[in-house]
Amino acid sequence: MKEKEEVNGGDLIAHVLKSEDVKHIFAVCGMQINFVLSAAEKRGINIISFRHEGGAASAADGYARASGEVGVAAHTAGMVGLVCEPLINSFRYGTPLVVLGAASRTAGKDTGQLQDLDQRLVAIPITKWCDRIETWTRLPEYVGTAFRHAKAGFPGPAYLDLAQEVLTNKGDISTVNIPTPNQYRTKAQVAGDPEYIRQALKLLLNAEKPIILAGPDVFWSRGWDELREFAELTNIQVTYYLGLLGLIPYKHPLSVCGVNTSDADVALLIGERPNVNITRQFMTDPPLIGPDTNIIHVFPDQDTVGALFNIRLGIVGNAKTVLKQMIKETKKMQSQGQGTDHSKWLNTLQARKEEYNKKLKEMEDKFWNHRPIHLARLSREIIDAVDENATFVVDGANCTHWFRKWACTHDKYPRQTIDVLQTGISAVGPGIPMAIGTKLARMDRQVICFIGDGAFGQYAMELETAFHNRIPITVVVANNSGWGVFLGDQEWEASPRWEIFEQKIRYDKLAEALGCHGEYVEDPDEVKGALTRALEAASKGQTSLVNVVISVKNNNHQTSGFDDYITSK
Ligand SMILES: Cc1ncc(C[n+]2csc(CCOP(=O)(O)OP(=O)(O)O)c2C)c(N)n1
Ligand SMILES: [Mg+2]
Repeated sequence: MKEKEEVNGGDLIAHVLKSEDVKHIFAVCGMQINFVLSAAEKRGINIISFRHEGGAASAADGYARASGEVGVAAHTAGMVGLVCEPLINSFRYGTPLVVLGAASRTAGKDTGQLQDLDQRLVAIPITKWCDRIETWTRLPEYVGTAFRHAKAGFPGPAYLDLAQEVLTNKGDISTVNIPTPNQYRTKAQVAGDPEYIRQALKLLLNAEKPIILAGPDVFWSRGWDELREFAELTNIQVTYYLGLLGLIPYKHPLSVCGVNTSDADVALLIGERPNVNITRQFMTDPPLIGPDTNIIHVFPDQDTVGALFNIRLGIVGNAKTVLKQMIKETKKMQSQGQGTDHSKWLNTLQARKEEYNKKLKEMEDKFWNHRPIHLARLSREIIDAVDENATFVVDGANCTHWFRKWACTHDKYPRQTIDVLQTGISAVGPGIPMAIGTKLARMDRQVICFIGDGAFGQYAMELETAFHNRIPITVVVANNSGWGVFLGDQEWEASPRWEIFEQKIRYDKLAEALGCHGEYVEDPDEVKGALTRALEAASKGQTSLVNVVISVKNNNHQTSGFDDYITSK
């Protein structure tokens, strides 16, 4: 017999959030959504309050990408427009998000009432699932459904539009069915068709130039140990685009992250969708597959297998499950003597990796004493200053094309670098809130947000969110006084008006005004000291910011000198 207790809709929602083991809700308050926030807090869920709903939902995105769990964001009635960017990002990238959008009263629809908006019309095209709930007793079922869709197959965002009356109305909890997660979703995963697994392995084991290209589903399915085991068993090298790092450590001899692999003859493309980062160059990043690569595409949703890729073979399945099947089948096939020697190709890619490392060193040496500070030096100094297990959240444009080339060499575990720009929509700006979410998932490790000054401007006020909530991230602003990627290699003064800001803005003072520790650097020899002090402040619980003035000239990726390298065979 259930006990009688009078509760409101917020309490019903909080019950489900608790049974889903939600630890944080990222939100901006408001009359209607407060019913959810108060009930959740009463049940021990941590509410982090932001200055902008887009910041809140981006933090949920960062939390999900770092933890692998569902990120939960909430906003009040009518504010769906402010969460569009993180919804689009997570939809493109496949981040499991649940966004709870409070709404105005159903009875007042179209009467000009405050904050009246059918938010579904905005959210439907940019979410994996979206619905509106108007029936109080069915609230738990709808929240559970949102979690099912966010996590099922390849993950993505679910949006629930919550009519005001379902939040404010009260009723007896004993009359409501509150299902547990195992009643509305299963953890069982889709396994690959065994015949197709065998065919795929025949192609892969007999290839002269095979490559494994790992995508986000290897992370979401927690399949990185299986990925490594399969690579070691077959002696096939692994790569992934630079925004999805550490699936196997960079120092592992089979990691060839960062190099051109487009001349591979067979690629196992596992857990990835059609994506600019793979089929073509993403700015100065190397192409990973070419027109002559035979692609074996593995993905959990059948409607995506084969999309755009001109595949040789398709397998529907969860990345971890398929890798497990492949390991088992490979052992059998190897014991029957199957497999071709591909050591020449192994050496070719290994040589490219060495060439890559040499190139980085060459760039550092060339620009070490360059004034203003050069991104090659700044990147090296940051890598050297942080702990080995530190996470980078990377945001901006030109500065990130440089920094991610160094960041990839640092990575030891999955998602040690989280690259904002490589979500597909490539909107700059959400780095600071994403770093806040990331830090909440990794409180015991340093989180550094490396960000362009343009990108920084979009959510700068969330520094106060970090400070106020004692979530001590360290922000490094690459300050070239403009939307630098467009400036080419010209002097700042010669750049179009709409691409530049005031010169040398003191973002460090802005940070100090918001409670943070601030550092300002123009001299290359002072970078190290400033970074050390900022990381030290963060280790003591204070959010910190290092404002580094860098040059536009000689920093632009188009003239970076990486261009020759990426097309090398
Ligand atoms: C939200 C958004 N608006 C506009 C763009 C177009 N855009 C691409 S790169 C870029 C410049 C980014 O400047 P900054 O963050 O300062 O990095 P920098 O290139 O100077 O290193 C802009 C505006 C974008 N990608 N995202
Ligand atoms: Mg800039």
